[in-house]
Amino acid sequence: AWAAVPAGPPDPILGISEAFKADKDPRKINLGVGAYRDEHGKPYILGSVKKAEELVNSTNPDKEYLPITGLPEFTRNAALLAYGEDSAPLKNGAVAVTQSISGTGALRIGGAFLARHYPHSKTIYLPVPSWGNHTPVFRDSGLEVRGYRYYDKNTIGLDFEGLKADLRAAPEHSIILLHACAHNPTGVDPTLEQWAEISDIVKERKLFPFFDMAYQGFASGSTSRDAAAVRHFVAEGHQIALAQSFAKNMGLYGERVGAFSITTKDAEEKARVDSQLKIVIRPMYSNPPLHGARIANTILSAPSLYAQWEGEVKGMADRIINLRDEVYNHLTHDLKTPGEWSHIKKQIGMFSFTGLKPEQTRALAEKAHIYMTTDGRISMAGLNSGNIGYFAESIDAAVRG
Ligand code: PLP
Ligand code: TYF
Repeated sequence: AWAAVPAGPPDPILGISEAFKADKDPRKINLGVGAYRDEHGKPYILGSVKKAEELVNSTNPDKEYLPITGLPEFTRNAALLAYGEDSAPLKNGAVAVTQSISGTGALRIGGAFLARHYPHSKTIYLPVPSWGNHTPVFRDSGLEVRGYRYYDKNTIGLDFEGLKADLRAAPEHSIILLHACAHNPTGVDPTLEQWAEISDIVKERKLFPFFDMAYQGFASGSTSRDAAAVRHFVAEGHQIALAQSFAKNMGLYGERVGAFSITTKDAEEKARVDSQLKIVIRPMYSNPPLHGARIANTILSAPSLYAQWEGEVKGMADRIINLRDEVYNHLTHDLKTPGEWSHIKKQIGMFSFTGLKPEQTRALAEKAHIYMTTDGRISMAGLNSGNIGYFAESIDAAVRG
């Protein structure tokens, strides 16, 4: 039956981990996939997560099905974390929210809901470039995917003029996807002033903003600062859709903890949207997994665990920020590597867009056993005091050719 099924390409990011595993060189470094590593290069289970898991297990919880939209305490707390205590739609009971299979599942629920119920448009605009999975998620949700200018390879920064021109040129009511913070793959974020201008254009052009917030807390170390763009849009009266992930900020990657929410006019409209979210979700996977949501909710609802978690998120963010300084200092001061490297310090979040060319990234894999995506993106957390010197020397060699 499958004789005509063509072999598909591997995931360009997850495929790198396979190549890394197969490499036997002891100096090898994996800077491909965006998963946090501690200073010893090991996956990191947060202390707050361990404690929360013990608390959950100590109550001998059952394994019954969750409701279709998940654990109600968790979704309430997740929305509170994103929108903040002063959020008008939250206070008015006007935020429809559902648990999701992490951030990817939230994007997919949102895409499917908009494709079915958003009356004005079936087109979503993504920044160029964007996370590689955005296009297939939204295309498979039934939306048409287009791009708006975002990254300027000459400045290795934001193409703000291009971004504004493209949003102004988009048909009224188009859906636009915005990375709430820590843009993946570039690490380039708008400033707060630029976010305010983007909000004005979105209003003028009656665009529908869909925020992807996969890194709340991970960018600056503060969950409220990283939610500033989302909160500004809501305070400006925009109705938004929001995908949240707890993969990075709680290190719950494989537990698949996330939430999708959409702000509505009032509680009555919210109830109707809720009912349709259930109808979208039921035939996809019926109801979401329990365990991770219980862990996340325990952290979000216990003040002492919450405080510990905030410290641990800040610890991860700070380690990455320090690594940026160290890479910059190695290249610029120690090695006098040709080129300008300050973008590595300025960029935000898990990733740095190095500006390395595809042939240089390939040479780094083949000759130095250093793995990154061919667009030159590195996951900063793969670096540590044990490998950063070797990393910088290898970049230096690759740049000098
Ligand atoms: N959106 C962005 C921008 C991401 O970088 C990621 C990956 O981490 C996700 C969404 C979704 O990840 P997950 O499904 O693991 O929460
Ligand atoms: O961009 C990354 O590396 C993370 C992790 O299909 C990831 O977002 C990568 C690819 C993928 C799922 C998650």
